[in-house]
Amino acid sequence: MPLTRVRLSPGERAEIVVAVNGSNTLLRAMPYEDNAGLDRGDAAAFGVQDSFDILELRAGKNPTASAALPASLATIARLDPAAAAAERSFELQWFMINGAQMDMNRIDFSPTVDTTEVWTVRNVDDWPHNFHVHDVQFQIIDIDGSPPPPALAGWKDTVYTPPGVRFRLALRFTEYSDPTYPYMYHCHLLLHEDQGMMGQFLVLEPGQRPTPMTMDMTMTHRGHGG
Ligand SMILES: [Cu+2]
Repeated sequence: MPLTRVRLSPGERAEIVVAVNGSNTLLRAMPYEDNAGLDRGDAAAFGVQDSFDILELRAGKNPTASAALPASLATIARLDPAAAAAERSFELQWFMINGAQMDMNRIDFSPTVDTTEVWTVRNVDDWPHNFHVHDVQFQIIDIDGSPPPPALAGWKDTVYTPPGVRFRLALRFTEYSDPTYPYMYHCHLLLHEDQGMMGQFLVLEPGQRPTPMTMDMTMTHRGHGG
């Protein structure tokens, strides 16, 4: 479905195909039409009203139009939520996920490699968040029970989660298992992740025992008299 705008939250990516027709084409950051649910003052302070040019494609001499956009860009095999080996829930609120802040010495869960999982992510705040997962990309199964729009139906690693909306994601862990070094999942709004809105998981081989790394969290205080 052709679009002239796609909504991206911090860290979120989109692949786009542009047909050029001999004139210049401008890629421009636009304000969030709904101020991302913030009041006007907060929206301005947090940049969601910003508008600026990012990239201009300039037509050369004797330009020729590119081919028309193909009707279908890619075929994506859908992960099967019914085959999920585990289902997990994530509530986003107050710089926390499921009521916990980042702790480098805590592993929240451990998927098994070569399995599919279904994660339900819900922003229960009155403030925008998003959700980013390391190691794998995911597919959005539904948004408040409805199928995702075409622009959100492909592989993603970050999804914008407006207040009160529930997303169900399908993820398949296919490689890079490691009983020691975890992957992270977090809100990708810089202020929020810096405040600890993040957790960790290990991807294990079937039957593998976790041996997570430990971090000495007192280290930075040594040599300062306590
Ligand atoms: Cu956030």
